[in-house]
Amino acid sequence: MEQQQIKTLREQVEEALANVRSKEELADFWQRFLSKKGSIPGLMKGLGAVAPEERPTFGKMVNEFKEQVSRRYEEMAAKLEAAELEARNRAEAVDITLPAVKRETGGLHPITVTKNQMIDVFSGMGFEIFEGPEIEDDDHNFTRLNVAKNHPARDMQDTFYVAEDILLRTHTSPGQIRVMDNEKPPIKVLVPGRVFRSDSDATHSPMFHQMEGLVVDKNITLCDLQGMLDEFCRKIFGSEVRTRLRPSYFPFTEPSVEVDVSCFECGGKGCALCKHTGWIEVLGGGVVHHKVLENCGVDPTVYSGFAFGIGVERIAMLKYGINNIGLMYENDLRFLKQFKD
Ligand code: 2U9
Repeated sequence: MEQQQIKTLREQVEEALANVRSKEELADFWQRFLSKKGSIPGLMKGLGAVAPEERPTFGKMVNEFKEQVSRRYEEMAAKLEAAELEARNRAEAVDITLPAVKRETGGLHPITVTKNQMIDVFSGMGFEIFEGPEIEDDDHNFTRLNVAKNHPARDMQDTFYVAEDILLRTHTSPGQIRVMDNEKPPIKVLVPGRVFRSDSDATHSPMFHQMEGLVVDKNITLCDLQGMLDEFCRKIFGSEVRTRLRPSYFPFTEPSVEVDVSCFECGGKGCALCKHTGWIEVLGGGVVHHKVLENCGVDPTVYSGFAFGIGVERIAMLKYGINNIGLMYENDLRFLKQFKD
């Protein structure tokens, strides 16, 4: 009778264990069979009904049975633990053969690349960099640069006025005026920055970037300008290019020159880029007008200087073969991605 009880319970244990799928279900199993109120310790409650001589045997059987079931419980707990660990490992596994996720990175704008290259060349020659304000007064932008009151450059069509006598600088030259106001010669300064002119077509934009240089010292001549710009052009366009100066006019320089570089595309034979002339105009310059030096408190009988101006967009367009200035301000990624190195 007692053995029958254990046998029935053993079958129940096996059936219940076979259905255990999780730790929660195993906890229920423990509760049902092994806890103080569970069925196996419960067998002992019937000890009173057992004949006294059979009690020790019965008690031993119950204890053995309990131990067996406890072992089965432990085995099942270990099995579930291992299964859980394996499932977690599988879920967290990293496939090292998968290709890495490609991160999109930005690149520098062609104007920035060109500007940096130009600054590198000039700083290598000993120029200091100075940046002036974009909003200027008529005095710094025009008057002290020898641009007369009735000069066409002051026309409302060319200049953006902010208020009377206050304007968006039309060139970075007022920056050089500020340098001369604050420093005594020798001066060797490069002024890069944005400038503004009421002008717009395929090669002109109302906002563009300039880089102007000014050197003031004793015995500075046009030859110094020529030698320095020749070196600049070879650094920017290639060591094989030559330069030539053509006479020009600017109110702030006398004599004034325009600088051409031999065509780096055809070597000077003539092609579409140089419009079959063999030469490409790249920048302007000249010997600083004595009136400009006087306007800045520099004695023109002791000192002389040269100055030059370069359009950054123009250099970028030539270097990269860009035919419309507007492309550089649209921020179209199809255009910009071509300059990523
Ligand atoms: C001072 C004295 C003289 C600056 C100069 C040029 C010639 C020139 C153009 C190049 C292309 C403007 O960006 S552009 O359209 N500039 O040709 N600039 S001489 O002369 C100065 C500047 C400051 C005190």
